[in-house]
Amino acid sequence: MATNRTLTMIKPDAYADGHTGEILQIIQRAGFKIVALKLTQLSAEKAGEFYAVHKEKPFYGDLCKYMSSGPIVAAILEKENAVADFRELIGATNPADSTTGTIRNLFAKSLEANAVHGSDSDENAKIEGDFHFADDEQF
Ligand code: 3AN
Repeated sequence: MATNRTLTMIKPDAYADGHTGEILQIIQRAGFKIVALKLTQLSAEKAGEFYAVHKEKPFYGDLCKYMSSGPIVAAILEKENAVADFRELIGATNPADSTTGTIRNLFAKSLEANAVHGSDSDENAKIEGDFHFADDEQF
């Protein structure tokens, strides 16, 4: 069932470089409502859990190290067709392939440090939203 929600993370580099405010502004101007928001930091173990789907990939170890290297901002976003529309707003995984004006095109440093995460399905949006916010009763 479509929930009209997606989960984003502003990744360590983008947060450390001070892009959080601008990224959230782009997200809100695109019509997404922020329904949950927090500054947090993943342990390497929790990052591994979040990206478990990539466990067999050669970049998994580096990805977990990178995603636990500093604070991130996690948010649940709400909008009709949230998952697909947000993927469009952030642009391609590899910033070299991303459309001009997308968040990754504006802020990503590399394929790994690509500024933001966006859920890839309604099912994963729910799983990832719970991953970050299940302890917060209202969500
Ligand atoms: P997306 O974040 O666009 O859904 P995924 O799920 O394929 O992309 O990859 C998850 C994360 O893993 C990416 N955001 C990126 O940081 C990293 N990643 C993906 N592919 C590679 C790769 N070939 N080399 C290094 N890091 C990668």
